[in-house]
Amino acid sequence: MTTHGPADFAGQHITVAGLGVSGISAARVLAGLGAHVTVVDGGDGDKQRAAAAGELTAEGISVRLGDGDTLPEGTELVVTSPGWKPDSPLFAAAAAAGVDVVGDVEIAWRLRGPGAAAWLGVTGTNGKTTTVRMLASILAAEGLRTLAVGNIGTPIIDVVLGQGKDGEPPYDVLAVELSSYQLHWAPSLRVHSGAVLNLAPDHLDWHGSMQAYAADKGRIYEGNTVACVYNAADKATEDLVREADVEEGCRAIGFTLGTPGPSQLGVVDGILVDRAFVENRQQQAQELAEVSDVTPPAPHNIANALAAAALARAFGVRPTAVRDGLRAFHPDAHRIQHVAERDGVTYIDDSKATNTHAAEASLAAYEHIVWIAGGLAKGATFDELVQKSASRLRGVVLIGADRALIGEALARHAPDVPVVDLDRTDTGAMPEAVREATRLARPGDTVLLAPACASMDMFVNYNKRGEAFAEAVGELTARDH
Ligand code: UMA
Repeated sequence: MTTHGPADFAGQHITVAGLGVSGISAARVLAGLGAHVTVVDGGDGDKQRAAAAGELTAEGISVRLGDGDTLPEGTELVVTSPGWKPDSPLFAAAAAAGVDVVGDVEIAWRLRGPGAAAWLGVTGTNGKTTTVRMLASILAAEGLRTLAVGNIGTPIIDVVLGQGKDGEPPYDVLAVELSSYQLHWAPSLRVHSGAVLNLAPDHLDWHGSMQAYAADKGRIYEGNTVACVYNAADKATEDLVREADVEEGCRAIGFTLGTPGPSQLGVVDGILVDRAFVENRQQQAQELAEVSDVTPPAPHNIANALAAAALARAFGVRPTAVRDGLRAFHPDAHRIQHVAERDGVTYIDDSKATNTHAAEASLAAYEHIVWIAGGLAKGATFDELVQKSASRLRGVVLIGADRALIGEALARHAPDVPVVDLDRTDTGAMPEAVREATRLARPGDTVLLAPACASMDMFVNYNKRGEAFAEAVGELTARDH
């Protein structure tokens, strides 16, 4: 399909798949451009009904709930929400009818006008949200008009069209968080510079295989013009750069927690340094910031900061703005967040650890841990995580739908670690989990919520899961110790 520019959507019959955050935004924008839009959603619950009863119908958008499989007659283009799997029946119907399927990010990309803001893209299994927020903070410190958008929660399609409207000056550059799903559905996306932070098994139920997941992540490098930023400690990310088809002159830029080689950013004696965007990179390095300018200064977060710095430097940002932006940045809640200390036991909320890779990073950060884990596994296996962390575990409390998978890995690799298996998913489950974890903990230990799983079996999202944890910690009484 060759549709480019706002005018080309006028009069088209477009089916939007999904009545969530991105579907609603895509439907509105496309209807605003004169397309005939039908939104379909397989769900027919309160959430979808409330969304459908909103302003969509008033804006001339048709909504069909309870059937996400049948292609509406006359559809010329399907615009899908990221969560829809490639093998969804709707897409098979579209293929049979010769109708293209693209995502909301692809539409946003096609809608960029001449002189539109550049996109700096961030993907990876973990650290994406933190890194785009750090990047936006650095760009803002440089005095650029910018926003963190995409998978982070602000649909990029809103921003692309909104820029410059109502007398607002246009954005200079966007810090875009891109999930593997979004990259999969955005075939013509070509960001200025992109970063893959790390690559570990996640969302395998969606992609079908690790190879397919990696290939979709690697799409972020396609057509980069200035820099492909990779993690020197994660060879798979470097391999993706090698396989990418980039613009002439685009460079591979590594980041490392060690001393950087030429064309890398790294750390020397507690200082973040740039040996990539300097005059004489064989001999020289430019100081950017101190490790203590990064909050929290945990190793995985320093890596995030280096990746954000690399993208900013690729865009021409000055070293002092990197430092000022990092200093101004404060991390999200529920990401290795200190909740409380009670009777010598520290309670840490890492509800954001929704996969094994993220959980591994937080389990590596503490010496003696009572681990609260479980939820929706999304096709993951837990043997490696348990093997790596077994020596640190004082005990484990398992919650959620797929807890047996973790239980089995513990039985195989850490048979002596006491495990409490909580067979309940009601609102009282988290308080009970916290009480059980407290009973297992000794003074000096850390009770760590790092579920290695998604939260949706028990909670609306990981924020709610983290809040439930903090509340439960607040409710602990002396008797629980
Ligand atoms: N639906 C169907 N059939 C399906 C799948 C979904 O009918 O087969 C319907 C659901 O009933 C629901 C709607 O589609 O009403 C949801 O669509 P969606 O799952 O794509 O979610 P959105 O609300 O549009 O949010 C999406 C991203 N969600 C996913 O990728 C799963 C959000 O990322 C993103 O913030 C938002 O677009 C704006 O860009 C969330 C996420 O979990 C945070 N991302 C994953 C991650 O970070 O690991 C990739």
